[in-house]
Amino acid sequence: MRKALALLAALAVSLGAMAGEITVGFAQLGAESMWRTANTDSIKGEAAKRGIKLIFSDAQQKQENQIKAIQSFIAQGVDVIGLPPVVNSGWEPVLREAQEAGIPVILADRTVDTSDDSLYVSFIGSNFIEEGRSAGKWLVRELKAKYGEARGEVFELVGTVGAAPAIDRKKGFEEVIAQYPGLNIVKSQSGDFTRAKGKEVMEAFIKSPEWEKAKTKIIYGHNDDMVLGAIQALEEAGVNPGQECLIIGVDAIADAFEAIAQGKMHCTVECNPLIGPQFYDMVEGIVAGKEIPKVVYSNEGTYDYYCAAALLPWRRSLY
Ligand code: GZL
Repeated sequence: MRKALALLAALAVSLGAMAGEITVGFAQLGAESMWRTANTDSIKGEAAKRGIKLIFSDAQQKQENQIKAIQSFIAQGVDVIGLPPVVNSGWEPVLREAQEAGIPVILADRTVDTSDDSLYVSFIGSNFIEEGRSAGKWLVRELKAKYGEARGEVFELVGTVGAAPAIDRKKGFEEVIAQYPGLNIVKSQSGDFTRAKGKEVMEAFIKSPEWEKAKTKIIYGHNDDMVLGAIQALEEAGVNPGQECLIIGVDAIADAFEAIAQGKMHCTVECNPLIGPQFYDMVEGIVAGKEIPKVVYSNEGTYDYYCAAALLPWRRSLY
């Protein structure tokens, strides 16, 4: 039965191709955050707008599910595969299967660790190291403005272990704060990019001796969803997040703008999820045989308490 279905699916793709229709297989990693939901909406919405046939799968943040999805796309003979790899290692075998089947792969959002970059056509997404640097630079400016010097104790909510945004947002942030001996990460733990786990990790941080000893409590989250979970934990512990802490997230989701407008958070660094148009420009370019750049970065900014309240309606309108 499964074989028959796979054959039927492959036939449908071939008939579509004969009619000039492009078919894309997109192995989405999950639905773990507001950012991811917006990213999925952009990938699905833009395909519909362009009349591109999209075969979409959700891996629930499991690499083995993404690998199975890619193998299914290969069996169906899609024209292009889109992959936001949940972690950056373990991809070479399945990327080689796609290469041998002559199906180009676009890394959409996150990158992979590989010595052979012929295994993918291009990476389209954000410069995560730059995002970490932006968070660090904003923090240093804010501490100097408040206290005359950059000092404090950072409680870090790390993204999914092994994921490129988690590794690189940490790297960029540490690169900036390394220049200030009085500014250090004193606790660091993964909240897997979700609100629920971000809350759990913050509950543990609050009970730690480091929290007791901290003079300037700084919370740096690799995404806003974990930060919003942490804010819930702080409030449940009787801590006033906006008054007693300095809180920075990444993604710039509308809920973070709202938390900043309410005085519960201070800054969020943008990471643009709406890469659908750029992604399908790349797909159409590949099908048309055009030269494709190896890396395409999204444009991004940083938003803090000076502007978030005024920009909230605009941000809500985006996603
Ligand atoms: C970043 C993306 C990250 C977001 C998180 O491009 O991979 O994954 O920052 C999401 O919100 O879970």
